[in-house]
Order: sequence, then C-alpha cells, then structure tokens
Amino acid sequence: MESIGVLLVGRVMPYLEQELDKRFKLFRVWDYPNPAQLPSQHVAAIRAVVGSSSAGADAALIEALPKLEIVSSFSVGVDKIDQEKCREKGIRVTNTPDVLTDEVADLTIGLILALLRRICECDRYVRSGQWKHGNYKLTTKFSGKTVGIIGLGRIGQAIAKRAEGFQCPISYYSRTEKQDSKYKYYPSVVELASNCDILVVACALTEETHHIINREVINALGPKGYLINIGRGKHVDEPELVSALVEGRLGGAGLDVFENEPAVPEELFGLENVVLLPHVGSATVETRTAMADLVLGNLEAHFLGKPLLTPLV
Ligand code: 8YV
Repeated sequence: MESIGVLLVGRVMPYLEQELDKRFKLFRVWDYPNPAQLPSQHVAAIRAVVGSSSAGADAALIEALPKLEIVSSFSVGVDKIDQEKCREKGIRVTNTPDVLTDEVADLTIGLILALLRRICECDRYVRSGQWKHGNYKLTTKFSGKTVGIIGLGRIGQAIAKRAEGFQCPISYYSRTEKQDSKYKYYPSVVELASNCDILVVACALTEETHHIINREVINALGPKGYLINIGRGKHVDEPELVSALVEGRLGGAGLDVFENEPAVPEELFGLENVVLLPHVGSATVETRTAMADLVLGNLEAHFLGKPLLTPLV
C-alpha cells in the first residue's frame, strides 16, 4: 500500500503518524503553505485523509482531492468532517467509537470529583505551604447528587452507569426518549438543567447542539449547579458561561473542551470553582493506541476491499 497517498490533516500521536508513514505514502498538511493548493502530483496520489478532533475534511478540501475515497478520523466526534459532501461523492467515513468510551466516562467522573471536592485546589494549597496556616475549607459531596446527561449515547450511558455507583439519580435529555432506558427523560435541556445538580454535556456536536448550553440553561442550573463539558467547546456559549461563573450565577464548571481551544478565556484562570483540562478525555496510552489501530484497520480494510471496521458513511 506504499503507493497509496494519505493526507494527514490533524496532529495525532507519534505511533499513528509513524505507522501511516510506514504503510502508505504520507503527506502532512502542515508541510504545505496553502492546503487548498496542494501540488497536482500529490493531489493525484491522495486517496485517504486522516483527521482528528481538531481538523477533518471540509467541503473545500474534499473538492480539492478528486481521488479521495475515505476519510478516517482519529476521534469519535466527526464534526470537522462534511459528511453530507462525503455521502454525495461516495467517500467513506470512519471514526473511533467504543474504544474510548470508558476513558472519557472515567475522566468525566474525575472532573466531577475534582470540581466538587476541589482536588486541584487542595493540591495547590498543600504545595504552596498554606496548610501550615490552617485547614482547607469544606467542599461539596458528590454521592447522591442528581446527574443530568445531555446525550445518552455510548459515552452518556457509560457516565450514567458510573454515576449510579455513587447513588446519583440520573436523568437525561436527547432528541427523542430512549424506550429501553430506566433514566428519567426531560424533553428540554432547560427542564433537565432545572432538575439536576450536575449537568454533563456528552452529545455529538451538530447544528442543533451548537450552544446547547446557553444563558437560559446556565440560569436554570443555577448558583448551586455544576456544568461538566467533555463534548466539544462549541456546545457551550462560552462568554455566557464565563460571565455566569464570574457573577456567581453558576456553582462551578469542569471543562475538558473550549470554544477556541487551545485558547481558554483568561477570566477562568483566577476562579476556584472551575477545573480546566486540555482536551484529554481519551488521552491515555492504552486508548489512543486502540484508536490509532482502528484508524489503520479501517484504511487497510478499505484498500483491501474488505468491510470497514467502524463505518459512518
Ligand atoms: C480526540 C475526541 O480524538 O474522540 C474525540 O472526538 O475529541 C478525542 O478523543 C483526541 O483529542 C485526538 O484529536
């Protein structure tokens, strides 16, 4: 497969980049000053694009690559891929579901505990020597708090299962009620936010879920409520979130993703009631390696004419 051109458009772990380089003819988008104008001999060779959560294939890139057959994303979220365009052109799309579900759900519980029990703040308290001058202030209990989940897909369900272990009543919002779910369904995000202590964003980013966390939802969650976002930064109207936190209209936030990441609003840096992570939901050696193997497996299956492992389109 060494003659098959693969265009890497997002930064991925070194293992995946090396394996792509070994198995295919690898082009890296950052080696070109203008990706929309790749040299024609490269364009003619490129039959696959590998993206990630930060970069995918938009309509312009798809149009610029007439030999493109498959877009394989090193992520479960595919909001950076124009799936409609791919469908129209008969281009296959794959992602990395399942292998990262546990990891993202584990981190969600970690974020909740870190936020409510102020784990990061306590660590800073010890390191800075403040403990010698008095005990850290009391924090907030997690067990038994009501957890509301937006999006009861694979990751949402894995979060719910873990939160049940903390005796948390679970409720959720999704476009339609899940007939086989034992959790309480709310047909609107505002209703869900009004009826839970901790609101977790775990849905895919689409046009409908863009800014699903707006001022109304934040106010419904209120000064004793906590927002956890392990989805995408664009799920949240970030200026609204920042002002609610600064003004004390929201209890706190645990954020793994940001609207313009890696840029994070500096107003958040001085707040004690936030925990800020650099988009690490799936970032362990074990899980990222499994994701990389799935990207490679999908590409090889496609070029060998075999069924794709995790087809989306
Ligand atoms: C990314 C993610 O894959 O899967 C997703 O949708 O957001 C992450 O797991 C990871 O950050 C690499 O881009």
